[in-house]
Amino acid sequence: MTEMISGGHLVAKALKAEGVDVIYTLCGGHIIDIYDGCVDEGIEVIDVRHEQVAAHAADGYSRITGKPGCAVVTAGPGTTDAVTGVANAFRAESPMLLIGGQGALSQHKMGSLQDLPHVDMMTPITKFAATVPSTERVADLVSMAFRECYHGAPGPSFLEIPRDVLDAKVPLDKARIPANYRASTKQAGDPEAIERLADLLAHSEKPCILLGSQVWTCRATDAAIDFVRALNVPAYMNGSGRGTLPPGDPHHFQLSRRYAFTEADLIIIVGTPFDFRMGYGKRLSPAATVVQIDLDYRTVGKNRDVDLGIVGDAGAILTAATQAASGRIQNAAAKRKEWIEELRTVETQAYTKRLPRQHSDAQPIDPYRLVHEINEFLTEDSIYIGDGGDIVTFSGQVVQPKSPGHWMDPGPLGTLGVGVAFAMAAKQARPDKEVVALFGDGAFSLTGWDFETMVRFDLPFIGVIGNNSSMNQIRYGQAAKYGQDRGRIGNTLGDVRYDEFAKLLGGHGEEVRDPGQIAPALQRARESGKPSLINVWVDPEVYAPGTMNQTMYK
Ligand SMILES: Cc1ncc(C[n+]2csc(CCOP(=O)(O)OP(=O)(O)O)c2C)c(N)n1
Ligand SMILES: [Mg+2]
Repeated sequence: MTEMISGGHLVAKALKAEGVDVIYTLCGGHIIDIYDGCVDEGIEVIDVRHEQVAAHAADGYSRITGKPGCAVVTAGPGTTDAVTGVANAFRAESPMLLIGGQGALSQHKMGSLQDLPHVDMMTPITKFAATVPSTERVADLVSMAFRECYHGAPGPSFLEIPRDVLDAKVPLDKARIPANYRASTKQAGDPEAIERLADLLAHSEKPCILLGSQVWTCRATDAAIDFVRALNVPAYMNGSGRGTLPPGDPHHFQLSRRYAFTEADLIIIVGTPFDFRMGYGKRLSPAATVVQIDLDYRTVGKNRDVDLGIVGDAGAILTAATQAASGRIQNAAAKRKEWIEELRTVETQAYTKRLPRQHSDAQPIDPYRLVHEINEFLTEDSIYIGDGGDIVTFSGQVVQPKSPGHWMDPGPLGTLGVGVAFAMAAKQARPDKEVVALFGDGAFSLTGWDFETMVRFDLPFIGVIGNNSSMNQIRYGQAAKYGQDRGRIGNTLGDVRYDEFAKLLGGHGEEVRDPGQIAPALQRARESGKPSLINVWVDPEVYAPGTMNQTMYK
């Protein structure tokens, strides 16, 4: 007899073929056959409390593993709830697949339960969005969606699968189940452009390089380290590129970035767009020669002219540039010693100036002290996640991940609420790692119920709430514009005991008011072996410099 297979089981087979070993989901009648398929294929099903979390977790999973993450949500509100997570992955160039349910094709446009135009909604925020038209094509379209995730800079794909398509059974030999369907999309960059870059490097006395998120996406860590060491180039890191070099490395710089961008004669930007985080390119000296390397041709030269653009894989290009430049660099390399010393002096001055704040004994706690304690606490195996406003802006200056791929922030969409989902994905994918997440109280409360999922799946992590009972980053701008009296509208939260919330859900919780108690509380959370929340009361009247300058809007 011919073996029959259902659409949901075909989804699971296609996920397995892609190497996906977990889906993040919130159940619905439209999608249950996928779960049944996952049981057969040995794919773990992590069921969350909100679909936004499922989508963020899929985003986080892909960042951590290098494999595409997958979230499965039901039709209508399940899919709309996931929109934010997909949008975040889109801006962050994170490859993931969202599978959404849909009413049966046989009820198309009849007003079926939870029917919405999902594909139309998802098209502008995905690289690929389609409906699966028949059961035979289910696995084929899943593989197509994965392939599309990796075109140029990666990003999310969306598939909706109508209920009758998912539930129907077809003969196994009639279904296309792709097994070998993806080629490497790694582009080595135009060899002529690499020769020009080698020339520029040979003549530069004051070069610097910014290693952006794509350095991690391309797993170009070793290539980047070889480049900066062989050619003696000071490096700055942002986004997921943080941690490419460990703190203390002679080529690791952070606090002198503005100075470097003003004084350098050659600035190499790798895998990060000239968006608001880069002042749209305006903060780079007009006199400097600017080179931009990116996976996406559309990013190169956008918002600011560049002298040389190279499209392709960060690792392949940096390796080729190192080889091409190594033979011809001797004269310039000697001069760079002075340049590196100059930057180190600026760096040390900035660090020393801030140190008293980082050691502050003030109560309520100075946010600088909190992020300083977290930085001291991190090990080489701690994955750090930032989810919040002002408090996370503080941490961006002080917290240094000790290893590559150990820093997670939402990315340029600036989405509050990624933290618990990223922690879930990170701990699930890398149980050998410790996960440390810093939340604003506002950010945590957006998706905090999924702390319960962390408990249910036994995914311990160390959560810290920088609690100022406010949406402080927004409050600052309001108070500055409308005065203190009117500055409290729409941004004030209760004095919530998140430590008690953690305990209520079966986790570990502690409250901290004394700055001297931060480190011991972190240590106890580590030892508890449970999902934990340390509720640290921070001073609501102090703000990070980035917030006070409102740089994100400039
Ligand atoms: C989903 C989402 N909603 C709203 C915002 C706008 N926003 C940016 S920072 C911020 C305040 C966040 O407050 P909290 O997490 O408590 O951090 P704090 O600034 O107080 O340290 C808000 C609401 C956003 N970035 N994302
Ligand atoms: Mg807050």
